[in-house]
Amino acid sequence: MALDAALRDALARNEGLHLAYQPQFDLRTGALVGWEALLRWQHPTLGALSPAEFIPIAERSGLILALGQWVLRAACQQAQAWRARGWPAVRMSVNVSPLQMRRSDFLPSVDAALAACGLPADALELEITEGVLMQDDSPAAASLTALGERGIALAIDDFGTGYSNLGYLSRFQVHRLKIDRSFVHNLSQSPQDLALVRAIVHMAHGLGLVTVAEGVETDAQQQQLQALGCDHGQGWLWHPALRPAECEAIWEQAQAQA
Ligand code: G
Ligand code: G
Ligand code: MN
Ligand code: NA
Repeated sequence: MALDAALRDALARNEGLHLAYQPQFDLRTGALVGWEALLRWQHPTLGALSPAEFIPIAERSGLILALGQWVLRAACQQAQAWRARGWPAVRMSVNVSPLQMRRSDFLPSVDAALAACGLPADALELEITEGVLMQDDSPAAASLTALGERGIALAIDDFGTGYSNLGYLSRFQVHRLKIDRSFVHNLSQSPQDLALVRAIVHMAHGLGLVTVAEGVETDAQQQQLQALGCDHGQGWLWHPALRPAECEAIWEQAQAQA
């Protein structure tokens, strides 16, 4: 079976798809500040496939709309389940494809996902890439404004790898910039990357935005990011994306330390 047919089948049967969650931490205090939901697909014969392989296929076939809705609902449901247990009310971040954002029914679908499980709007963050923010008059722009009004946070994913027109940062209500892991990777060897991260953090703070460093793998990177004033970190230094049961162990640990 072709990959897109297999994916369609997985979605229809609700088999082989699940979300993993990667925790994010405050670089100064070490507190848990949020989770990024990351889609996983266990193909019946090929085994675990990376979203980097199958998301583009889902985007080409249009399946990304149903898949994205599945992700949104599952992530909201998990966030609400954790809140119901009394765990700290941190945000759940969900990746959204530009194709989802451009649909006029995107906003109602987000509202429906929140309503289905009773999750408050301010518990959700949507991660979008810079390209979505380039056109003022697209349906995406209208949705972005309405999302902000509801208290849903917006994060710019892979920041620094897309466009250089940054006007959208003041036009839309963006909350966090996620500094792409390509900049984080060489922080200690590359004065250029260090200068870029410093500039991004400085600009973000000037605009009242929070910065998240992605792909933090070493103590040295963590210390440099902290020295540069970067707010949050996410990466293998702490944890990879985890199954819910593993996340729950992290919650317990955070509680014990609090
Ligand atoms: O999970 P991993 O770290 O391998 O993710 C690879 C890529 O797939 C990342 O760019 C990530 O943003 C994207 N991705 C993961 N989950 C989702 C999802 O639910 N929706 C969309 N649109 N992209 C996702
Ligand atoms: O593009 P986006 O940031 O949504 O994708 C997150 C991707 O980064 C996922 O594929 C995830 O597995 C990966 N990732 C998470 N932490 C690390 C890390 O510390 N190092 C590297 N190289 N990749 C990471
Ligand atoms: Mn992301
Ligand atoms: Na990213």
